[in-house]
Amino acid sequence: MDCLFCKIAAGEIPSKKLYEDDQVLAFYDIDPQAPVHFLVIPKQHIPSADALTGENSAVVAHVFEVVAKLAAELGLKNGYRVVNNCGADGGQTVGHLHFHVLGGVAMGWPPF
Ligand code: D5M
Repeated sequence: MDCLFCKIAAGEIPSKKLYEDDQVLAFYDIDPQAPVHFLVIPKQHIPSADALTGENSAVVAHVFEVVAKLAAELGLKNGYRVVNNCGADGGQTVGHLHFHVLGGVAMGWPPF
């Protein structure tokens, strides 16, 4: 399958890896939008949040456990933002489910 994040998960394309286990991989975003910006992806190919079902959604809970662990390790004591861009209107550019974790600065809301 020609999927950028599958290739990163398989180690075929290098990444600045933060964490890995049998289910997920976390690595720094190549185009950071905050002082700390990393991505957490399931290793299994799930195209987007829209493709989550009862069969494959358990990994999302694990993603959030890993987010909390890494945020603590990276010292994001004041909080952070977790973003999932879903589909074209959501701004998704890579067709493999991923969660952005942004921190190190106070962010506003709404985001646009
Ligand atoms: O976000 C896709 C994100 O993926 C975007 O912030 C850039 C990032 N990206 C793209 N290629 C790479 C590589 N090779 N390493 C690390 N990060 C990467 P989206 O929500 O789909 O717009």
